[in-house]
Amino acid sequence: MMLSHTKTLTPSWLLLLTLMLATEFSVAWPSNRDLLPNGYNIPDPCRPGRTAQGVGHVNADGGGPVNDFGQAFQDAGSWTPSLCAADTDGDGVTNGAELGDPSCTWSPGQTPQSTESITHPGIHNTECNCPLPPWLWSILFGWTVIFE
Ligand SMILES: [Ca+2]
Repeated sequence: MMLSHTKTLTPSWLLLLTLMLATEFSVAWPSNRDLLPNGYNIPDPCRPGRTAQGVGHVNADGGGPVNDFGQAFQDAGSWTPSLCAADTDGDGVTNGAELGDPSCTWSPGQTPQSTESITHPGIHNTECNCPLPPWLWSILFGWTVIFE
């Protein structure tokens, strides 16, 4: 009778533990967005109407290889004056100006100097290298914006 109450790591417990850990890791990454001005308000130029979930990644949904901005962010470790003043996508607009912090004074928790006309610091503003032209994405997948 005592043995029936003993818990062991059966495959179902291992599956549950794995799912719990996977959930923990999947919700941990968005915290980087808290470390950027307008981190939750950065439009995805390749998918009109949607925001970039992983602004530092090649994949706009996050995960996988990082883009030039993501690499610079990793190197800096946080939003620093030099990261703010840099132009990681080479479009002539500083990261700070793209993210609404043109004077590079923002720190986490503050409202950025500007919350309008935010652009992606990892994708060139006029020469986007999108998997699909944005107009074609809108026609094919624009309806998915309602899920954001
Ligand atoms: Ca730029």
